[in-house]
Amino acid sequence: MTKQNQALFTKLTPEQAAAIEGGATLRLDTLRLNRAGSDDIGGDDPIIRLNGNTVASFRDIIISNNPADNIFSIDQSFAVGDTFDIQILDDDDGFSAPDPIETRTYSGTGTFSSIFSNEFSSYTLSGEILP
Ligand SMILES: [Ca+2]
Ligand SMILES: [Ca+2]
Repeated sequence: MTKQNQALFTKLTPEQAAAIEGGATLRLDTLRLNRAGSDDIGGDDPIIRLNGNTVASFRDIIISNNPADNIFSIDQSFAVGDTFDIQILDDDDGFSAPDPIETRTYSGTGTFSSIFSNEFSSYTLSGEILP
């Protein structure tokens, strides 16, 4: 990772991020588990990557009958460019490379609630892009 990239991915408060000229602030609020099937044994281990850098991860999560238990808090803000990619993968503890679930490209501003899914797992990522 270059020094420039490290600077881009430093965690910021929303106020700090808003003070940076150009680009935008990405706030990631929650990850909702809709379907967990990426592993034969145990729950999913989702990783969220922002432009290739891991920004959040969860271990061994399984679907619950209580809808509230399927929503996981992220609650972090990041400085981003005008366009950026978010990818969700399932981590496999180093036994094999993480399994990609889906990648989405974002631009513009506003709230979003995006489904990331493949044939095994499905997630809804919610947040906001602030100018
Ligand atoms: Ca897996
Ligand atoms: Ca896994």
